[in-house]
Formats: sequence, structure tokens, C-alpha cells
Amino acid sequence: MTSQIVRFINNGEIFVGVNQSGTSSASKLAVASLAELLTLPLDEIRNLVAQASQKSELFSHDRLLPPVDGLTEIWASGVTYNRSRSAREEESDHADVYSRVYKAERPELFFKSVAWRVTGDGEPIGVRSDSKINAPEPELALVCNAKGEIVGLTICNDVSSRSIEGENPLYLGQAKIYSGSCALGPAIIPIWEISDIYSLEVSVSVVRKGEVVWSGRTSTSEMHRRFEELVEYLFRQMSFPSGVFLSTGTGIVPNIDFNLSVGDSVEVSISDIGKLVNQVISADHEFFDWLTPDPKRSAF
Ligand code: DO4
Ligand code: MG
Repeated sequence: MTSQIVRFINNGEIFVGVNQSGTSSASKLAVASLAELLTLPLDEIRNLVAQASQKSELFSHDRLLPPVDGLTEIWASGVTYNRSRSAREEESDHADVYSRVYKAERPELFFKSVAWRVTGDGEPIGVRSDSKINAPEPELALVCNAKGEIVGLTICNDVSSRSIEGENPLYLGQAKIYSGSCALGPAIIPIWEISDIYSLEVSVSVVRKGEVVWSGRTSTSEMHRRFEELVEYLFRQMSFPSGVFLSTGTGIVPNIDFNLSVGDSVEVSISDIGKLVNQVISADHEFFDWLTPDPKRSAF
């Protein structure tokens, strides 16, 4: 059984703990938040997880919260798989920027979300009402501590507007950052439990009115870059005192005539990591106001 680092609610209070996969009870980790955990070096995190796993006192939880909190940011990289390069070239009026970045030494990195805007497993994701083509982007996310060590892995859905980015690459911020555009979870799998980060199977399916309307799969072996290289660029001229999540790009993109729509359910699975399921709703403000920080939900 794999250990999962989780955030959960027990008796109305938020805790960080270690869950045994397939169960709904966790032991508590000796930190107040995941952000605090990510201030620590890898060997200390490993010791704390081992200590928590040995505890006999278990706390039941109804559901897991997104595995990110406090001042930890979420960043993403793009055009790291050949399929992403060809899809961007098809959707964009400025195709050459994608082929150039695919081949360049410097990767594409962009800011994706603050922690409090992230939704978790079983929570909604959003599509913009001013976007004609929306897509889920199933991605492996690296969880890095303040030192830039990869300490764990999770799933990210980098929900995006293809039509807004396609119109002009300078619209990337609006194509990538809006209510419900970043889902993470369900848990963080410690890096020492993963035997080969370059042979993880990634799959996605979109279910509409009970039918699968799009599905796809890839493997991290198809990645065009090394994970350490992405982390090295991210940490080059910026510090992340509460650690950072770095989503590593999508290798699965639907045909241009597919549009993610309100009512769809998106399931992203990564072998050894888990399954992230989200229902699509409108990104209109009122549907995501519940995410606004509240002492019961967020460790600010
Ligand atoms: O600029 C394009 C972003 C691409 C992306 O998010 C990805 O490849 O996953
Ligand atoms: Mg992406």
C-alpha cells in the first residue's frame, strides 16, 4: 500500500496527514500545514511521513481537500510533449512560437494559481463563458520543497481555453488563469515511493450524459524534457519558501472540434499516483466564491 500525503477535515478542523491508499482514515503529520512541510528538506519530510505512518491513532475523513495550502504557488510548463506542440500549432495563428519553444533550451514556464483558488478531487472545474474551445489538460505535477527538491507527485488538470490562447499567445494569462482552471489531487505521493517517474501512464476521459465523449492516454516516457530541468529553470531567479507545485505539461490534447462543456465530468488517472475527478461548471464568479479563504478551509 502506498502512503499518500493528504489534507483532510476532521471534526471541522483541517489537518495534514498520511493516508494509506484505499482507506478513509489518516494519521496526523507533525506540521500545521502542507506549506510548513514544504519548508523542510527531503530527508526530514521522509522522517516525518515515516513517524506519522507508525502512529496507531487514525482520524476518519469524509473527503480529501486539495493537497496545497498557505503561500505555496502552482506553476506549469507547456509544450513538453510533441502532441502539445502539434496541437498548439493547429490552434494558433502564431504557430512558430510553439515549435521554437519545443526545441529551445529554455522551457515554457507560467504561473498557474495561488493555493486558495485550487479545487480538489470531487470539486468543480470551470470553463469561461467567453471561450469557444476549452480543454482539460491532464498533467503530472511535481511537488517541490523550498530547496527545489522533488519530494512528491500529484495530478494537475491545467484546464485551459484553446481559443483565447490560439487568438494570440499574449493572451496566455487569460487562457490559463481563471476560476476553476486548476484542479490538483487527490493526494501527494512521496517521491521515494515511485520507482520510475519516466514510466507513468497518464489517461483522461470526459463523460457527458453518461457517455465517454473523449479519452486519451500517454506516458511520461514521451516527455521531451527532464523534470529536474524544469525545476532548475523555475528556481533560477526566484525562491519558493513554502515550496511550489510544477505541473509538467500535457501529452494528451483532443481534436480541435472538441469543447469541454458545463455538465461534463473529467477523470484524470496516473499510474501509482491516483485518479482526479472533477465536474465542469461555469467559471462565472458566483460559482467559485466559496473558495475565498476562510479560516476553516485554508491555513493562512
Ligand atoms: O502555451 C501553451 C501551454 C501549453 C500547456 O499548458 C501544455 O503543454 O500543457
Ligand atoms: Mg498544460
